[in-house]
Amino acid sequence: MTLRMIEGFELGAIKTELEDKYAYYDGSTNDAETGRLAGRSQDFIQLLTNSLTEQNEWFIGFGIRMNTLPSTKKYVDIYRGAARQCSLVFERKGAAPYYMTIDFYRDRDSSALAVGTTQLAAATWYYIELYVKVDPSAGAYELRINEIQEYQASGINTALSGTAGADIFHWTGAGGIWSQLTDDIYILDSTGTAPLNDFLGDSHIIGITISGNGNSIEWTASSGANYTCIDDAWNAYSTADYVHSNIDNELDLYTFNDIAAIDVPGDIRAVQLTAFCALETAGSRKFKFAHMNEGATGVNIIEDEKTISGAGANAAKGETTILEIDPETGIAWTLSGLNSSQFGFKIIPT
Ligand SMILES: [Ca+2]
Ligand SMILES: [Ca+2]
Ligand SMILES: [Ca+2]
Repeated sequence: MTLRMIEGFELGAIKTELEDKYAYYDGSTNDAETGRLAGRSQDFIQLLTNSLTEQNEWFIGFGIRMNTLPSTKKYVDIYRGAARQCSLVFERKGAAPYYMTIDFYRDRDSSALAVGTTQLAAATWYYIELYVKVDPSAGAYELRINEIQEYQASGINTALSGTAGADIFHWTGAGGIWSQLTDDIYILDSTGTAPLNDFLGDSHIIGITISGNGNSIEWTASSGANYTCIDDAWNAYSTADYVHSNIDNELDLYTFNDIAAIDVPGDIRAVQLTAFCALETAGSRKFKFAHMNEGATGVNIIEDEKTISGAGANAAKGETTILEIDPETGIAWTLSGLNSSQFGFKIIPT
């Protein structure tokens, strides 16, 4: 495990769906704003991740564009379970015209461990990256803004609770959240191999939509073609049409629209699959995501088993898996490998 979460607000990007993906989500209710580089971003976000499994060292990156510079603070809080460990704090400074700095705190109700010097302006996108080692004596942090180091320190206490480790991240604010667009979030633990164990640098998340039925269609559509039931637009999540199966090993694969080379100027670090799932009646069912390259014959089953236990559309949960390598080649994704990929899901016997 290295890359633990990505969110670009490109698909499944309305409040209802984001609530199904995260421990807590709030934000601009049914809308998404223009994205940082293209596509969409989200305004007014409050996003509490699920537990990403406790580790001491983390890298997080995200784009932010503050529409206004209010006196209330914005936080990115880092938790070990329910215990807050340390925080990035966006704080208004100066006199009109104001600016913001990004400061690092162990206890954001006390004094800062590091105060930023870069003056962040309103209505401007910045790409923020934080490395943090959460430890009561061997802790460390480094903040980068647009890939430039803002500050760093090591051999310090970054664990407010007194115990090392963190697993939960919370974008939030004091005194009510204020208008700021957020986009292109990544969260990376430090357990993997290069390049996925270090700052990724300015990163962009692209949404890829389903274009048709793939090489295997075994699940049952609620109506029409399978793919038309689950190719919901970013803002048109519909539980009225869906695909369903209660038969072990049934596999659906779907084709996806290609990405143009001009939209991928850098390396593809990972592909995240997302499926919104629920049971039609109470019980429990398991599935795994699946992959197939159109030039190959075999189906690659992703060993990240998912268990669905909530019944009814209201219990839908956004399940994700992150593929850092192309399951067909066993090496980093290429654009042609991605464009010729089909993805889907398979029922796993319980
Ligand atoms: Ca985006
Ligand atoms: Ca649907
Ligand atoms: Ca394709």
